[in-house]
Amino acid sequence: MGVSRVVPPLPRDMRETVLPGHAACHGCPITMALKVVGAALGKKVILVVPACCTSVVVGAWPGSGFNGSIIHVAFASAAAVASGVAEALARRGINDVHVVAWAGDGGTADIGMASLSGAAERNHNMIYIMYDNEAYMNTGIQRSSATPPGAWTTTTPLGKKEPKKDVARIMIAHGVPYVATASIGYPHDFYAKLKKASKIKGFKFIQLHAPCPTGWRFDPSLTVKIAKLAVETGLWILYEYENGKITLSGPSKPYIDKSKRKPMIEYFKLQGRFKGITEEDIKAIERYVDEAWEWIKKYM
Ligand SMILES: Cc1ncc(C[n+]2csc(CCOP(=O)(O)OP(=O)(O)O)c2C)c(N)n1
Ligand code: SF4
Repeated sequence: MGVSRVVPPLPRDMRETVLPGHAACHGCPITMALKVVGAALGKKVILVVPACCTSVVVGAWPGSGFNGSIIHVAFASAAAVASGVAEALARRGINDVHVVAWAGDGGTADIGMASLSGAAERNHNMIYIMYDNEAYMNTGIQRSSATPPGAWTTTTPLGKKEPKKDVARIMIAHGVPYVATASIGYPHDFYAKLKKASKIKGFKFIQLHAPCPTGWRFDPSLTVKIAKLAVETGLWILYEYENGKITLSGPSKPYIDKSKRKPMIEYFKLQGRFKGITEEDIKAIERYVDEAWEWIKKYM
């Protein structure tokens, strides 16, 4: 009989962060993730959100599906606005409010990259969370630079050809105090990383893998299963970067050994977006994954 690992429950109050009646699709990873953010950081949070599904999920003033302070901003400017808020709080001597920039992969890897890079270089005191659903979902599933090769989107009807942009690695190159990857399939791991980030001063970046049933074409009941499969196949690697070193996170530890990883096809076959994936695409993804693991091993 195998040894079962006991995982403590997440705090009860996480359910209070996202209110009933929000406008997300069934199985949406955003609402799951925001509950973990609320549980980890408490009520003293200012969320800076650019145009994305989250703006729709939380709704328009005076109604809101999110129980907390939100500033909605123009698509490219989340990190710039969060910088201003963080500086204003610091000038007033307010040290107990967390400033969180919260944006999709389009708002981060593409159009928000310049303001993100600037805020990171200036080391403003904020947590930047990129929820990575690997496309522009809010405007109808267009490719982003974080879309993986082989994936169908409305602008890559034959499958994307270019590799996925590695934003976490780009942020590490900025020399910020803390960078982590996380997954909606592992909320305890995400919770622990948020807790750690909240205690570090300066710029913190977390890239959260967030499977989207609508855009990835899978049944809404499978969000967590698919998120876990991304980790179990070695495609999505959970780690933390601090002080020049990478630490592999618990859920990813077994998969440093390639023979322990599940076959990638297990992950692809559950998603309609990979219906047309070719052998060539799979080889390109395998090369990308091998290279990512080699890079991580170098900094461990
Ligand atoms: C300057 C600008 N260009 C385009 C848009 C239209 N727009 C709104 S949301 C969005 C897609 C957002 O994608 P992403 O950041 O990945 O978040 P998701 O929708 O997946 O949650 C786009 C293109 C805009 N609001 N502003
Ligand atoms: S399209 Fe995807 S990310 Fe957007 S609300 Fe629906 S499930 Fe959530």
